[in-house]
Amino acid sequence: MIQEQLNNLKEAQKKGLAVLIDPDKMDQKSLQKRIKLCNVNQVDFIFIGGSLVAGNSMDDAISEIKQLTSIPVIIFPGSVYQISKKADALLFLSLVSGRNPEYLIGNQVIAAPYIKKLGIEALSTAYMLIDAGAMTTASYISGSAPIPANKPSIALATAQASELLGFRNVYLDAGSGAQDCIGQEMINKVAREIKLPLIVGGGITNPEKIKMAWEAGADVVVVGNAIELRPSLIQEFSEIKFSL
Ligand code: 1GP
Repeated sequence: MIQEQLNNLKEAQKKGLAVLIDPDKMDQKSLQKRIKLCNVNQVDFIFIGGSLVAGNSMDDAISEIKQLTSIPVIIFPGSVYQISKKADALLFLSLVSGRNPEYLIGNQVIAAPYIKKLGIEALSTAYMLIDAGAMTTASYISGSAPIPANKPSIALATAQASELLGFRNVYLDAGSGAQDCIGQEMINKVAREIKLPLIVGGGITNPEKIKMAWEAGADVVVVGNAIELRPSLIQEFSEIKFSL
């Protein structure tokens, strides 16, 4: 079970690296190259998703990835259309930083019977968008305001509420392609107080940023755009991971 892997990672104080693949942004050759690098560098998880991915390209991309690797593939869904039984698990997200009921519980009600029917492992995850300057796709599509970057106490209170409500993971996301990643103070404040696996992503573009996120207490760091642009970063990031 993937949840167990996440819990074990946290308990062992190991650092996890997740590479995010947006199937719409990648041709077959680029996908193969990146998956090969993930294998060689012992990437922990492959996340797959995007705000605007159509159903079929998701299924096809997961089949393709599963042929190339045994790294767990986890769907990071941008919508209820991004569910596939071919994945190992799915982040079952509730956008707890927002106040849009459709993204807090509405879409989950629509998706739950289908997820149950397919028998996919659903990873109950409190998902928080953190402001990173410019408006992100996730914020725009969900019609929800992110938590201000300079308010770590709001992030902490939201994470605490999520823990009390029974969520199993917390995901702090500055949004895909964010100019600034989440700051050290916010990650650290949440990591210190929360016992759940902490996933952090958005705007991680260089070795300094990923090191900061892990050292601040992130259990899993998710990288998408930077690896799309510079696949060699997979090796650089892995080396840092194993050095911590
Ligand atoms: C976004 O956390 C992910 O939801 C990854 O963001 O593409 O900026 O790495 P990037």
